[in-house]
Amino acid sequence: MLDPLSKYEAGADATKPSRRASAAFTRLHGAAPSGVWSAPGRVNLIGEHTDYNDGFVLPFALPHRTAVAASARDDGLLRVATLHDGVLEEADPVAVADLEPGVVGGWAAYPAGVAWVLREQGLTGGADLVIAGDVPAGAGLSSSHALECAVALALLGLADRAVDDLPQVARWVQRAENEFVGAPTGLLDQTASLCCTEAHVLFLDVRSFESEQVPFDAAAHGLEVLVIDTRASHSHTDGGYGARRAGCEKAASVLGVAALRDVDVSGLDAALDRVPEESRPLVRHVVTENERVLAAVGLLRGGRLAELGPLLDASHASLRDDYRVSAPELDVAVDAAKAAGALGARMVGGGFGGSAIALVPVQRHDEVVRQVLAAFAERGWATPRTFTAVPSAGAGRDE
Ligand code: GAF
Repeated sequence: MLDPLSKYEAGADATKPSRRASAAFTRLHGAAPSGVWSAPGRVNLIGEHTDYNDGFVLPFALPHRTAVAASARDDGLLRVATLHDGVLEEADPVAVADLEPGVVGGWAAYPAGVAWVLREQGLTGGADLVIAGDVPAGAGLSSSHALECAVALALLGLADRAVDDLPQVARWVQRAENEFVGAPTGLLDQTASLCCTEAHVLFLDVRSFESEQVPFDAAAHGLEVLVIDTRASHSHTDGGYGARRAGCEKAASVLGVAALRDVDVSGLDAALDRVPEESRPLVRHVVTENERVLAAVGLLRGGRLAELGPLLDASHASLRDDYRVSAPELDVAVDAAKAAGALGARMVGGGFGGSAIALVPVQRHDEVVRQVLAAFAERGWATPRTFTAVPSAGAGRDE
């Protein structure tokens, strides 16, 4: 279903990211790549800011992907180029042996960070990488993790390393993001990109890494998950995200538990009495959000997808009022979608900007989009971009 301005519809560009990456690689290097790997962006149906509290998440992979065409080099250099609107931009080559946090900045830090982590696994040879993708950047849909996951699979593939432990790959990618890029993020996004499967949401217990692929077919219920990219930019390196994470860790330590996951909802009031006042909203969000994930999984297992709306609404309210990571654009998108007939809506990802999702009866799609766009136009804000998200395949080798 195409919306006005929905350049973000996956595949809107007639050529798939993997084909584009491969063709650009051949143009740049004069030979075809040894292989092409790709990884998707994600939305999280529910379970926000629970991952670094050892809790539960419920993401699915988007059809939008980042592809990496790659060949090994024998001089230990990492040469990375990225394709933007048909233009190839090359980063300065860097020796894998010289990679350290701070040495590479900008977009090239993401692939370099992955090479830095994998160097410890004995992957010291160089590589030529050419990147192309259609995951909206800066939209809270995990474009950075799609890139990092695709690069990880490419470097492992070039070294003929079996990739049979995806949670381990997710941890390597997390280290690249935390220690090299400098974003203190959890494990939601990488795991979603690597482990999600078509037509399912991934119910993940981040502590044990036990997971369940839960069937998710909104269309069968006459519904869709509408993604609204508010185009309000966000970043997880500028302190707000890290402050929430540190606040949760402090509260867990006051409560004498390993993580806020260990606070049972039945003991929430008692726990709130024991933590400093400023920690209470954080604790309340994490504990109730974990409960909402479990409730959502229960509904999905029972075929009651159409009843998810109130959980999405409660999640948004909690992120807005307790966790305080929403933004005016996200609140307006959520409210306008609801007023136009969405069954529920919430911000997704880390927040402070980025995207919201709405569970929309298919016949209300046009009206929801119209009212969201009108609400933004009224305020003189940039026009949001919308698309219908269908649970898609996780990362893998394409060519
Ligand atoms: C961002 C982070 F990268 C994730 O780890 C997660 O914490 C999310 O925000 C909030 O749920 O996407």
